Amino acid sequence: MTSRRQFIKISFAGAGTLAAGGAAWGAVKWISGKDETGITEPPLSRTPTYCEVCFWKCAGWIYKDSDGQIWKIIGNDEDLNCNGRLCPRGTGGVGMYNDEDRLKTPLIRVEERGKQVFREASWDEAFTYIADKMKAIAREHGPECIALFTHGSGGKYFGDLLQAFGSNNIAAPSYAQCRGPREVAFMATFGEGLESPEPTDIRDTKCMVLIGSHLGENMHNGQVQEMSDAIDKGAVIITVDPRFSTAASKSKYWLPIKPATDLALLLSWIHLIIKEEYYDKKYVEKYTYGFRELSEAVKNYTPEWAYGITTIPPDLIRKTAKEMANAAPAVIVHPGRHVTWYGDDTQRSRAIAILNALLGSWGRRGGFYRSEIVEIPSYPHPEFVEPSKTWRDAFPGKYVLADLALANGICDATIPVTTRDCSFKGWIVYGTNLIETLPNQKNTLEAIQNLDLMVVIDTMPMEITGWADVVLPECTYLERYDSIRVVPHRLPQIALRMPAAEPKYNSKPAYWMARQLALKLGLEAYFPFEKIEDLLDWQLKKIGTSLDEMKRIGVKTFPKAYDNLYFADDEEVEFFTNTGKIELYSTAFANEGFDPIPTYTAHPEPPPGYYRLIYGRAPMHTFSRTSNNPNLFDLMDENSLWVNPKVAKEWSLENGQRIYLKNQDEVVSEFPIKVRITERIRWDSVYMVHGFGHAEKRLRRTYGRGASDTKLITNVMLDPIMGGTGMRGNFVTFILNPEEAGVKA
Ligand SMILES: Nc1nc2c(c(=O)[nH]1)N[C@H]1C(S)=C(S)[C@@H](COP(=O)(O)OP(=O)(O)OC[C@H]3O[C@@H](n4cnc5c(=O)[nH]c(N)nc54)[C@H](O)[C@@H]3O)O[C@H]1N2
Ligand SMILES: Nc1nc2c(c(=O)[nH]1)N[C@H]1C(S)=C(S)[C@@H](COP(=O)(O)OP(=O)(O)OC[C@H]3O[C@@H](n4cnc5c(=O)[nH]c(N)nc54)[C@H](O)[C@@H]3O)O[C@H]1N2
Ligand code: SF4
Ligand SMILES: [Mo]
Repeated sequence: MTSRRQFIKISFAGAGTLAAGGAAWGAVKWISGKDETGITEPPLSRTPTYCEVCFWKCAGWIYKDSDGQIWKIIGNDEDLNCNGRLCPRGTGGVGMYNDEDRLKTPLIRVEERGKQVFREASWDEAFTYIADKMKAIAREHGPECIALFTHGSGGKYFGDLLQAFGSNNIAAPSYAQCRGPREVAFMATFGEGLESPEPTDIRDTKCMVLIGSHLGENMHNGQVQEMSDAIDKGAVIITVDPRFSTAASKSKYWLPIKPATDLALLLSWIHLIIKEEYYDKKYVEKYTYGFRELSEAVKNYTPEWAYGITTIPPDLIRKTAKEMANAAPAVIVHPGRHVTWYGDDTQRSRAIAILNALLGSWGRRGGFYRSEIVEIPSYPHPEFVEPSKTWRDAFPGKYVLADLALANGICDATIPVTTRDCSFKGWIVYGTNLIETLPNQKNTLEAIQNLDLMVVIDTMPMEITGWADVVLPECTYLERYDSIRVVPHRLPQIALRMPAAEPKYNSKPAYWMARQLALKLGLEAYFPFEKIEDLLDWQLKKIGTSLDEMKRIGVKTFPKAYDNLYFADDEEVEFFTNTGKIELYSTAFANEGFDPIPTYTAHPEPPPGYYRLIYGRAPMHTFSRTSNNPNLFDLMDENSLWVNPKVAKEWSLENGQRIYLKNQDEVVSEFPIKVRITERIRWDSVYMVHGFGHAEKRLRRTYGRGASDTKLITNVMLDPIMGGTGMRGNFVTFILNPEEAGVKA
């Protein structure tokens, strides 16, 4: 069975040489005010959308001329996520529509003269192929052996389809590869998770602590805007990061911590805040549980103890604790977002939650506000069948506190083992490039080899499509309707996405695909609306608006159900924890046999000659999805490796030199990466932006540019509490001579 599936490059008839972005690139230049050609603005019409370039989902307007040509995308002034301003990526979203490398038609893997190739197929053929395979898997193994991986708006409809089929194994990489640990930690502490956007009241904060959260490069739009306003109003920013990030450059304090030791710093701050009686006594007494146990547990975590571990001087730890106390309760110890670092991530996030609780910032102005969300009714359909098994059955007694499915868990449970009677046999992959997204590529590929069916729904010929049995080309977000955007915020709001243009080539939207597949599977009762417009109109009318109104306004704000963004003085608040209190001591963790109060354990350090590989975001790109986007490629066309001058000197590295990287498991980067020598990184670490180093040649612009961090992340530090994949326990060394790496130069 192994190596049954070969990676195939998707080829297109008539694919020419690399072309520039075309007319719309001119349009983007024009809107950024850089046009020198004297073009005057033609009469423009506009349609509403919300952005799909990242998951912040800013609402905007797409402007078109009378020929239907898209000219620009700008933010919707009413939208709380963006306040009328899109980030560079959102503005460049039109490049997704214009990218000539897009997937153009359905493809099916076939054997031809002993070689695997894709052949172009009609939509009907593709659906028949998928439906037959799904039915065969259901017959032989049960429908639960099919899983959906999804990261994107249209995935919702494939989720509905899968549940109608009898499986609820639906996983997103935004959980166990991203924010899962902090959700579990905040749930255990405050009885609720943080969701997206996080209810951080940044605009009114007096002090914000960023623990490796690099806002400014991490372009979570509204948060970045609020942070800049808060700084203007004099807020103190404390940034803890081994790298002098953009946020660090705006901070009063930069704490260049030794990577992997943040928990020691957090415990020391907790120690000081209790010892110096900086904590909010009234709040702690009224709302929290376990203060006595916490005080006892942290009594030895002095700044001097933390110094030895973190390399942060004790007086700086003291000063910053005092800053937080001075600002409290208008203080935010930011929970971060991508928090799957070292495997103890739920406990580190717990320490962050506890600090916020002691400072009384949860439910307080300048701390965390109480968000509200609009409930959109589900459309009428028969009840979903209750599946007889789920992904959890593959991990008996483990990850009980995980409230969503684990993408890595499903991947692992696809590789057969004798101790498990059934493994996953079918994957539907919507809008996630699992090859670059899940750590340990070897494991992902092994899982894929064991599948009977893999369907990939994507807009681009990304790495994952090369391993599919069937590839379904989705049209971009600019060419389709999608579900109504509902996100929690200070005010309850919804936003509409509608097509600004006809789908290019033979691409189609997710709703249509999911419904056509449902028809083939005899599940049409679950998709009663032939057209998504009718479904959306039905839902919108149930909440007092309509598709027509939303087409006009794009964003609608609803009245608040509660009057207060913050806890009123002496308000009785019930928290959804076991004790009904904010749990400084977690009874839920204790019940599952985990430390009810975080404790510090040391992590492995790089061996001599190796450096810790850390990674993050570039302001003009989103993961691996935008590197081929013609507009954004022009802004940044490869990543570089940040190296400290001391290290560069030892290795005689020069700025701009291209080197290969080798990790602790002898895995070598596929492509070389350009060295950037800078004091802005500690000597024990190197840094690169995630999302480059594409190995798929059909991504003609970005192929081979820069290095992939994922390729080098072979050591996964699993979080025992919720199964998250810690990805920063990998060490790399430099290979200056490509022949040494066994790489063809
Ligand atoms: N090594 C490493 N791994 C990581 C991270 C990291 O920093 N480094 N970050 C982690 C985090 S925080 C997250 S949230 C995840 C993100 O993981 P992913 O969401 O998987 O990230 P992308 O690589 O952008 O993959 C998105 C895929 O969706 C496709 N796509 C884009 N728009 C559409 C659309 O409209 N429809 C469809 N059907 N497809 C579309 C893109 O072409 C691409 O193939 O990755 C995690 N994994
Ligand atoms: N432009 C852009 N913005 C994005 C995204 C994108 O793709 N592009 N993706 C979005 C998504 S889904 C997510 S989850 C977020 C992720 O963004 P964040 O949650 O803000 O950050 P991370 O990616 O975890 O962290 C990157 C930072 O952590 C630092 N770091 C590395 N190791 C350590 C350590 O041991 N301790 C400390 N204290 N710091 C360390 C790195 O130097 C880097 O500055 O970004 C979001 N925003
Ligand atoms: S933050 Fe930028 S990329 Fe993300 S949704 Fe908003 S405009 Fe789009
Ligand atoms: Mo994420």
